[in-house]
Amino acid sequence: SNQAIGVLVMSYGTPESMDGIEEYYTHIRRGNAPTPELLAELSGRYEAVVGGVFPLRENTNRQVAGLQAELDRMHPGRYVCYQGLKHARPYIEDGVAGMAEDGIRRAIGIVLAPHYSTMSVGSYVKRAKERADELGIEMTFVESYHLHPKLIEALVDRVKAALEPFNADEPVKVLFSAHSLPVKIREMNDPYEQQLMETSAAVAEGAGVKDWQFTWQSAGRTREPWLGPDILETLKEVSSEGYKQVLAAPVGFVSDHLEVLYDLDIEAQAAARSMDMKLARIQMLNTDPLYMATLADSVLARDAWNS
Ligand code: FEC
Repeated sequence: SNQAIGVLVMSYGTPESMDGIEEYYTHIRRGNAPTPELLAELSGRYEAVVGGVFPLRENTNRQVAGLQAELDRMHPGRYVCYQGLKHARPYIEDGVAGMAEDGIRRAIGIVLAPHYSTMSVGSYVKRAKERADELGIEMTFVESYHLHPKLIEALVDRVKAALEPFNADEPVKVLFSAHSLPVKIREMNDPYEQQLMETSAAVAEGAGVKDWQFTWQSAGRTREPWLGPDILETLKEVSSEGYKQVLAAPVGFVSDHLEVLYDLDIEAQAAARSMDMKLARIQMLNTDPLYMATLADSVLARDAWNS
């Protein structure tokens, strides 16, 4: 058998092309195909951003390669990374099967999302663990890394850089944001909200930002209630308070993808413009060396077989 430790790097996933949007959306909706209206609406969002290119795929590939390089630097030969996506190929189960085919017997899973929720990271972990159990792979997981000092440092750097172009004589409201989830997570004692508040407070402190608040974004199109307020509402509120300058800091995400490039850069941007506010956004982490080091450190800390 293979003595190396497998590292299953899990990410949300994105279609491979415009033709793949329906299959992807059906997977997100747990097997229920979207109506033609919903499908057209989602396709329209992808077209508005990428015109046929899906940046999340390339970014995830680069992040997996970046983590492999960092692990090789720290422990040559010990770790082999595999990719597993939540809603697209290669699926999480495909990644685990790939490890089994290579004879891997022990593995660590990590998600390219810093905050734990039963509905986000928890569901990635459940699927990976089920397949690993079936295939006889012993597996442990990194559950969150939302206060890792290198993650905070990377985000602080980005907030500082994005604040520079603003008019220093006028106030700037910093809005930290993350993907909304159904309100029912509160009944499950879910750590998601608290972890997001902790990341936001740590980044604000590191960047010397006093005027900030947390807001949600990208709530799903379902009938159940989602956590709010949404960033579109928050922008209105901030405008009514007289702010003319806003910085969006989507700390719940680590990559350029639809929820940032459409929901913030197109939708929220248009809303801000209509209220005569200047809205800027921090750069996403993508393969920032500090983020790659955060992931590598977190993997090493979960390596129970490292004596
Ligand atoms: O760029 C891309 O192609 C993918 C962008 C993308 C990311 C992302 C991250 C998260 N989601 C989370 C939760 C939910 C829940 C639902 C849901 C629905 C969608 C839909 C699209 C979509 N999500 Fe997503 N999400 C991305 C894209 N997401 C498209 C379907 C259309 C829509 O509602 O807008 C509701 C599904 C349900 O009914 O259960 C819940 C969470 C994250 C951040 C953590 C992570 O990355 O896992 C949480 C990126």
